[in-house]
Amino acid sequence: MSKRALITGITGQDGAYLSQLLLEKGYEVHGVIRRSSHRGVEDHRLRWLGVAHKVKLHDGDLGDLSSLLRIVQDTRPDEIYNLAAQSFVASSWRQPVLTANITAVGVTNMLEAMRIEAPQARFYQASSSEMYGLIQEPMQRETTPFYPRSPYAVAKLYGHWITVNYRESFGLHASSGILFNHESPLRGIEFVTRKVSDGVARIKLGLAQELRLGNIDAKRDWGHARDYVRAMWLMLQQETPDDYVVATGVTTTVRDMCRIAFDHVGLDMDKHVVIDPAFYRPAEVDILLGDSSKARAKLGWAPATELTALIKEMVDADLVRVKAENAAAAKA
Ligand code: NDP
Ligand code: GDR
Repeated sequence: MSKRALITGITGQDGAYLSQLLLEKGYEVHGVIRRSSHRGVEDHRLRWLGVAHKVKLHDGDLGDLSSLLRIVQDTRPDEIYNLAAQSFVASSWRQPVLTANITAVGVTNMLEAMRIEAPQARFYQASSSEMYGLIQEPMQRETTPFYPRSPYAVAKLYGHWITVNYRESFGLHASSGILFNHESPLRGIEFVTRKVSDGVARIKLGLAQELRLGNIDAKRDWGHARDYVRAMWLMLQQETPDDYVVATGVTTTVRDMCRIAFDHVGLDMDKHVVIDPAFYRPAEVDILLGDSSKARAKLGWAPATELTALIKEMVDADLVRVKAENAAAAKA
């Protein structure tokens, strides 16, 4: 019999790639989808990967325990991947209470639904390198102290520890992946890599002149989402639940990432990038650099895509998309 997986955040970047991976492995894939005034467009990522018709979607919300209890009861999952969150760091200062309710307390809702309805299932929590914040060690690993720097990171830290606590209190098979930034053509447009790939495509096609960015001296350890969802799955295949850092071990400034994108289409970044303080954050995470030795040794995981290939893939995908959208708009 095929295994059943339940994914919260299935309409997000990671939810789409994880669905694709699990379907390839023969899983029956269920996802939680929240009601939205844009019904019908939320699953565009699932459609882009050609998997929308293969997953089963259930109405629910991470803030609503009763909906999660019902969905777990109906789907009886073997594995639960909790990817749903208010995931944009910059928004977390503007919506701190919502961020706490969903990104923090929402994790308890999902854990409670599992504890009550499917205690034998395995649980994955989407923890984040943002929890390291003001960094305490040059390379961050599972034992590095946390120092969150945004309402988002504080909420993720709660989600991380409540997952550890449910593992220790109730013996649940609950693991956390402390994932460093991972991107793809399906990345939300508000995140910096995708903002850059979209902006470069528009400038290349003559539809824009400038790209406005904030702190381009920030450094991130960027990988490909396709590689990172494989690590999530591997964690739940282990006999013992545990926490793992997932990262490439290479850090790059936003400036250099941006240059890769402009160079790829033969444009000079310095002629187009405008620094706009509106995109500065009240508190910044200056640098992240992950040490994923534990995941590499215990899970046999390694990233397959390096940054230049990732950024080129994103720019190429945005060139195709922007061109098509522009042609459609011209016809209308
Ligand atoms: P996205 O922002 O692309 O996706 C977030 C998902 O959460 C969407 O499906 C969204 O649904 C859903 N969601 C938001 N609020 C609720 C709610 N109240 N109830 C149910 N669903 C909700 O994130 P990613 O795919 O990039 O990331 C997946 C997870 O991993 C997130 O928890 C993120 O914080 C975490 N993470 C991500 C990293 C990265 O670099 N990508 C690194 C480390 C951690 P909708 O489509 O309706 O908006
Ligand atoms: P991050 O990703 O905050 O690391 O969180 P984001 O791409 O938003 O920012 C990365 C860095 O780029 C700087 N930056 C800008 N960022 C955005 N979004 N827009 C800009 O114009 C801009 N200019 C400079 C930021 O200041 C920052 O330093 C992501 C999310 O996916 C989280 O959910 C996840 O937990 C972490 O990665 C790991």
